Amino acid sequence: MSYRIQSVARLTGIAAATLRAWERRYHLVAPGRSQKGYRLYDDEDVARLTRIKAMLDEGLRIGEAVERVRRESPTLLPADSASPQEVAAAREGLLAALLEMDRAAAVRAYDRLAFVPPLRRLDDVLLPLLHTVGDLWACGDAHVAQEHFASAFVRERLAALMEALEAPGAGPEAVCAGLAGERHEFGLIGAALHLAAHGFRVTYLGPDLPMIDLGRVLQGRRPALLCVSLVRSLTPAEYAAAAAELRRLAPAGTRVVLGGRGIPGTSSRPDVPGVDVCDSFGDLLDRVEEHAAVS
Ligand code: B12
Repeated sequence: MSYRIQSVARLTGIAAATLRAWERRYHLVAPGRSQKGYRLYDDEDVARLTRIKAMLDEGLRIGEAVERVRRESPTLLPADSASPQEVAAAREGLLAALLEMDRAAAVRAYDRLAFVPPLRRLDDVLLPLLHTVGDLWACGDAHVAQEHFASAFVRERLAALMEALEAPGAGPEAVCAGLAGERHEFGLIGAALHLAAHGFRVTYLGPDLPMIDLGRVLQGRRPALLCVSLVRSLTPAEYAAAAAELRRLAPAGTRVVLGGRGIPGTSSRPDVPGVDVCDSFGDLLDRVEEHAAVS
């Protein structure tokens, strides 16, 4: 059975705001989402939260109670000590469930990762899984419905991660977008999640955005950062034109960073002044860190 947050608050005696804060801080439960985006808790989540509340009422501190519940739930992977092999095994379990199009099994497999930190779930589970499903689909070993089912499941989890990672305060703004004609969206979401986790206030505009509309947003909001994902291959000339146009549209104080496998390699890529190309999310964070710290 699934429950909305107000029902869980009533059932457990824990205020809804506290439930949201604990989810962000301790990753104790990872509720799914309804179509309208509401959190949906299952019976196991409610049981785990009820147990925590009982321990708090007995006088335990929240950190102690969380640790104790983790010890009592051996099927859940521990937060920081999960080995690469354990995470890979959980990912394989999730992949198998998704290819079977078995939602309940996929939810169970993903829940095993509830204590693994969100960015690790993103980089070591969800995005590699999309690559694998994509490769299977491309070579005919998975059909379109399986690929769509897996992508939809991952999209739901990424939306939940975005909420968990969103910077609550007033960090510098990052506008994230894909250009007109670009339909690949998951790399962009990955970049947005990394930026959110590192203190940026992300304005996520999604893929396939006409330049003129992006220009309006940039002039109106004057963000600290414009982050664009280019996955569909561009020729060096197409790349140079797009990068120069982005630089022209962005206000002088807006840093422009691009990433994605559609960008030509360094040997053929024209240098566009005022535009940084990042090879990976790690590279993106290295480049913007200084900016985030001073803004
Ligand atoms: C699903 C998919 C689609 C879906 C996209 C759905 C969606 N909502 O996203 C649809 C069906 C729309 C599609 C269409 C096309 N696709 Co397609 N697609 C894929 C597939 C199978 C998976 C893409 C994916 O989500 N991967 C997972 C994500 C996380 O990987 P990613 O997007 O590459 O992002 C990574 C990096 O590029 C980088 N990154 C991305 N953005 C950014 C941004 C920053 C700032 C940074 C730092 C890093 C970064 O980090 C990410 C993590 O590693 C891949 C093959 C694959 N196995 O990946 C092909 C693939 C991306 N598609 C490809 C192609 C050619 C196309 C089409 C042109 C034609 C076609 N063959 O169907 C059209 C073009 C559509 C368009 N106009 O954009 C090629 C791209 C080739 C290239 N760039 O050299 C690929 C690689 C398939 C292939 N092997 O040929 N596609």
